[in-house]
Amino acid sequence: MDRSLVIVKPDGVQRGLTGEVISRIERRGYRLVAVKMLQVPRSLAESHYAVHAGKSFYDGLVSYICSSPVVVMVWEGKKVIEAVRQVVGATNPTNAAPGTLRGDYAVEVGRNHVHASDSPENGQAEVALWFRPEELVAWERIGENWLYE
Ligand code: DAT
Ligand code: MG
Repeated sequence: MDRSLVIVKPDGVQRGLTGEVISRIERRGYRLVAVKMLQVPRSLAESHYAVHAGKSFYDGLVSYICSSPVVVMVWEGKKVIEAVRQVVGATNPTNAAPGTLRGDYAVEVGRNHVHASDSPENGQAEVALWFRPEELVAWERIGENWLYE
């Protein structure tokens, strides 16, 4: 089963959007299997954004994710990566469609308030980076038989 790591970034938490992020993914039909709040240590931020190291926005990106607590979670389900990226919207909020989290609640790319894994492989790697295996809960949502044919 694919997994997506989703982070409500510092601006999302401060702006009171945590519930909205959870609600939209939950109502879509996905299963929350881990959630926690933390102040991100710089080493974790650097590992998470390692793919962007050396880019002009990297230092600002690492400072931003460490600037205030985040809520990080793991979502499971069929095609979860694609579906959650769709719920989140384009990286730059100016290009994000209305009805997406970034299209509805963000203005600038550097304050786009939510992260979501972009491939099944990165989803697995990001889950392993942010959570210990015992923090993930195996369960089934009642009614999943009405979501999957
Ligand atoms: P996404 O978060 O949609 O997966 P990404 O992985 O390409 O986007 O980049 C990670 C974050 O880095 C993104 O959420 C915001 C920031 N970022 C990306 N491109 C940027 C740019 N051109 N200028 C400033 N920040 C940028
Ligand atoms: Mg990304």
